[in-house]
Amino acid sequence: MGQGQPPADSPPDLEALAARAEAEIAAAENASDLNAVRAQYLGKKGSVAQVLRGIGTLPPEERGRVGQAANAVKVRIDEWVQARRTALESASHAEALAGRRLDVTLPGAGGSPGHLHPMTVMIRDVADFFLGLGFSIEEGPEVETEYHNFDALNMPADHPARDMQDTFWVEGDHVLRTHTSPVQIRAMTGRQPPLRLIVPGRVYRHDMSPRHSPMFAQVEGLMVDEDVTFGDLKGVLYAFARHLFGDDTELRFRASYFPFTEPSAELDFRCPFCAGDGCATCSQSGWIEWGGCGMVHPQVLANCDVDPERYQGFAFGMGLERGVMLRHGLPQIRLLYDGDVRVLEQL
Ligand code: 2NM
Repeated sequence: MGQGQPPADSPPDLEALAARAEAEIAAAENASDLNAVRAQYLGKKGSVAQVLRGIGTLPPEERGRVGQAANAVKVRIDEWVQARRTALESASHAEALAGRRLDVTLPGAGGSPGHLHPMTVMIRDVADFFLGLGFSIEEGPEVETEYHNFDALNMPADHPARDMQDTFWVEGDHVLRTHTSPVQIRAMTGRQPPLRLIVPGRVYRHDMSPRHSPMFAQVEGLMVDEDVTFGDLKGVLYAFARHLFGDDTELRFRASYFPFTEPSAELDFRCPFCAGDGCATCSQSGWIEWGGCGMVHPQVLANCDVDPERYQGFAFGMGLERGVMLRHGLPQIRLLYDGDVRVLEQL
C-alpha cells in the first residue's frame, strides 16, 4: 500500500482529500504544524473518520469499496506525515550543526586540575635551597626511642628541659618525636664529619589549643666539620631567610638556652608586612619568631662518637607552617590540616 499512485478505483472525493492532505503535509514547516495537519485528517473527528462514519448511508454494494479506499487513504496520509516528520527533524539537526561549528581540537571542559598542598610546596622549596648549598635531605622514624629523642640530646630523664616538651608517649620507652633532632643523632652516630644535612618532617606535641596543632612540620639543619663557627650559622640562616621571605629580610638572634646547643639563640625575622614598623601580623613588635639555633653541645657530639676536640657543628630548627601561613595570609594553622578543599583551593 501507500506511496505512489492511488488505486484507480478510489472515489474522486477521497482522492481530492488525499491530494489536499499531501499538499498541507508538504507545507508543514515544523512539528506542531504537522501535528495539526495530521489531526485534521486522521484525528477522531478528522476528514477520513467522517468519510468512514458516512459509509452506513451508502448503498450496500458501495460500502466495501469506499471503506477500503478510505482506509488506504488513511494509510497513505499517515506515511506522508511520517516522512515529513523525518525530513523536518533531519533538517533541524543539520541546521543546528551548521550553526554551531564543532572544534574537536578544543580542550575538554574537565574538572579543576588540583595542586600540591602548600606545605608540600614549602618543603620542596626548603629542600631545593639546601641542596643548592650542598646539604643532603635526611629522614627518620616518627616513633622514636627516648634515647634518640631526649637522652642523646643532653636531656636525661631528670633534666628539667624534658618538661619543656609536651610528649606523646607510645609503648615502653618510645615517643612520637617532639622534634626532628633524633634524626640528626642517627646521622651523626652512623658517620664521621664533614656532615651537612637538613631534616624536614612531622613532629608531635601534646598541645590542643586552637592556635596550635598536635602535629606540625619542622625543618632542622646540621653542619659538622672542623672550624665551623657561629658566623657560618648566621650566614646560612641569612641566606635561607632571604630565599624564603625576600632579599632584604633581617634576622635577630636572641641569646637563649637549649640543652643540645651551647651557645644557643632564638631566631626572629623582620616582619615582611610592616618592615619593622609594627602590625597585627607581628603583634606590633616588628619581628616574627621563627625558630632556634646554636652550636652543637660538645656532649651531644661525644654521644654520637664525634670527637668534640676536633669537630664543631651548628644546628638550627624551625616550624614550617608559619612561613606557609605568612605566604598565604592564613590566620590559623588548623586551616592547613583540616583538609577543607574550599580553603586549599584558594592557596
Ligand atoms: C633547634 C634549635 C637548636 C638541633 C640540635 C640538633 C643536634 F642534633 F645536632 F643536636 N639538632 N637540632 C637544634 C638546635 C634544634 O630547634 C629549635
